[in-house]
Amino acid sequence: MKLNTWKKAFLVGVAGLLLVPLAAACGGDDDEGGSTITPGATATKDGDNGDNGDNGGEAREIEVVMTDNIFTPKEIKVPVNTTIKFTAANKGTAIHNMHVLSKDAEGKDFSSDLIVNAGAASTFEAKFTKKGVIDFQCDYHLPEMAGKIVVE
Ligand SMILES: [Cu+2]
Repeated sequence: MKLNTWKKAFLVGVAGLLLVPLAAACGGDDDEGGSTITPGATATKDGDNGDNGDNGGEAREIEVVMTDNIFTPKEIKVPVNTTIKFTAANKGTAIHNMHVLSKDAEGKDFSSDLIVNAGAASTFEAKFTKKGVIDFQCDYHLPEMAGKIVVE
């Protein structure tokens, strides 16, 4: 009887060892598959909102004031691979915009609304993946209304 009990325990143990990894492998795959997608989607959303960088870079908020006809500041330093949330605030009397001559991953320029009316502001996000100097401009008041973004 005693031996039999040990044998049983051993067999249950072996069966358990075999079954647990199997169960873990099957169930685990399904669970991980499901749970990876959900937090992943959430993390991406957070990154887009600029709360926390999904690539390790922090988000920064920078306000650029547009008056007639100058940007303040005219030179902006930003860290590479960081999501920058620009607010282009029109404190002048004419219409302006802030058009950054750099391409995003889809090949589009970063830009505020095409027209930012006097007293209004437009917010947009940009992320620069290469160090260097990038021009930005107001499309309505070239060449005087322009500035530079230094990505470092
Ligand atoms: Cu302008």
